[in-house]
Amino acid sequence: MLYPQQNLIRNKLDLSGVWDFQIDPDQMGEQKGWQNGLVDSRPIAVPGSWNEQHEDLYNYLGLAWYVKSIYIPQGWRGQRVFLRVGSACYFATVYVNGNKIGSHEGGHLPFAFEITDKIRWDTDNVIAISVENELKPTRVPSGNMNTPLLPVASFPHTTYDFFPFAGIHRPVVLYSVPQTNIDDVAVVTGIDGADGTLKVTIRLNTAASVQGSLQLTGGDATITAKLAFQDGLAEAQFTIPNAKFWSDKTPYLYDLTIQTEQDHYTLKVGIRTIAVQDSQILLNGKPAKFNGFGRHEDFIASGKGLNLPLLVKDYQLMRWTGANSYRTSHYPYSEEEMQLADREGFLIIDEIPAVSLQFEDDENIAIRHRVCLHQIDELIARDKNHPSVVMWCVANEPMTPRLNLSPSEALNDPAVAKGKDFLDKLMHHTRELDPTRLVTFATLGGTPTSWVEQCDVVCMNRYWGWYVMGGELDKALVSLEEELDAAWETWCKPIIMTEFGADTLAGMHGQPNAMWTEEYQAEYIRGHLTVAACKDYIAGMQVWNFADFAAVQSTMRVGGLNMKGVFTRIRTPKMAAHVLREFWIK
Ligand code: GCB
Repeated sequence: MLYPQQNLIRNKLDLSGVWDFQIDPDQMGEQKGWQNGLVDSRPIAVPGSWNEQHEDLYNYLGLAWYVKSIYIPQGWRGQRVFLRVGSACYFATVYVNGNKIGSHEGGHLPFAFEITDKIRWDTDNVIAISVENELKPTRVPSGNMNTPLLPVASFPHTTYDFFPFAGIHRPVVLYSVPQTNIDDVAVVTGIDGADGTLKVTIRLNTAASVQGSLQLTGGDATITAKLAFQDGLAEAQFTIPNAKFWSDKTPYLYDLTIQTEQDHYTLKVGIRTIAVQDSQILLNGKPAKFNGFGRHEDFIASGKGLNLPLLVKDYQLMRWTGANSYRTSHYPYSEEEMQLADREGFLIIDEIPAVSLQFEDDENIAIRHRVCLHQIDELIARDKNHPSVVMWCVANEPMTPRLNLSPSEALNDPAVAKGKDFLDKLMHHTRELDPTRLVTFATLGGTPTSWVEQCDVVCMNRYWGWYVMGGELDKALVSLEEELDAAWETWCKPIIMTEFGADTLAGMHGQPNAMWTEEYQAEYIRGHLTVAACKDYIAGMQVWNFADFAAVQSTMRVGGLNMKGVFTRIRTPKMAAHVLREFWIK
């Protein structure tokens, strides 16, 4: 799926701004004609979660309506016009001038509908989008399960701790393309000595047989190639002599321009390879370390809404710590984030929203599986051309009720068998769609070994010294080391610690240190990084979390916040952030 762009041929109109908004708890809006305009609206910012914009909406997760009137420029006449939503959590339906156009299930990924034949050119157009974010066992991520994960009460009833922010989280744009348009571009890069290789596949929206051309510029090169579309498809393959490779240290990007008889599209391309060899992850054939974070899209007032100044600031802060990577825990981040990762040189583990999958409620497993496969399709369609994206992550902490099973117990446990089948199929599907990247999922302690077999890299979320042996750091670090060594002996694959962290109330201090103090978090992180530094098989350490974030309410989350950030929610550093600099800047 191509990111919309404005150029000499294509048009783009960003509808970000203040929209009319009304909640619809009884789901009567459509019957009452709200798709044509709201009767009792209040203002809401798009993009942005609704929860923190109005006090009474904090815990509202039902149906709500967004409406905006817009003019479409006459100059777009004759082109195909689409309405595209960057992300709406969780289920959205789009209406144009009262006509229902289509629906989309699942947050964090874009969707677009053609609206050409519903447009009014001589007056304004009413765009209405209904969004609903109920927590259900049939959704991914799931909520309101009959099998609560934690012994402590939490609200709302998610299967994860981040707050289930709702609404239109990324820009709504209108864009136009010519009648015969470039529908998709897929780029695969390679390295051959000092040269780069590039294979580009371009698909049109029709089976047209037209002519086109392609141009790659950057470095010392301008490479051009002719394109002959047959049945709407064209392919070009070429070598870039003495190429400049993309890496976290030198994130070099080329410009790839595709021109057809009618259309024009430009794409940033980074030439790089990613592979695993023994204990190492190789970027462009050389060992790479993934230092960084698990994160969240989260901020005061905007919730999970795209917040561009925050995005730029977060990259600057991550760089300040010396980080070069992060995981998009626990859902795909905005396209603007991925573009920045390409430009700034970050190594991304790109995750679908499959948090805390469970495998006991037989009636729902197949539905969730279908949703996950679809999320993988949509994620790869969206992110396949980003050089920063080097690994797909198909789940975070899938779980069985019984962890730490012996091999024979695991063999006979039905939930283990179902989980293995579920995860193997997701990883298989991912590899089929994209054989050029690594595939993994993030494990929690006690995860059945049979589930991990298909992972290219073993990703471990562990809380030695926090949830386990909290307050006993010395003992916890011994157990951490034992577990890491055992994991390496079992798998002989590179290991990334994709989570380790300690909740910390900024400004709380203690000597001797105790859990929740800044000193404890600093020592906890120093201890983990020191253990990891002696292990060649550790390919990365990603602290949980970059910043404090909004969580569901529970006895474990003071003030409804997860406080494992090395920065606070408003991005002031805790002592631990300075420890990261000590390790990572050198
Ligand atoms: C985890 C989860 C993450 C939580 C974290 C915590 O294992 O993957 O989503 O936020 O623990 O802080 O409890």
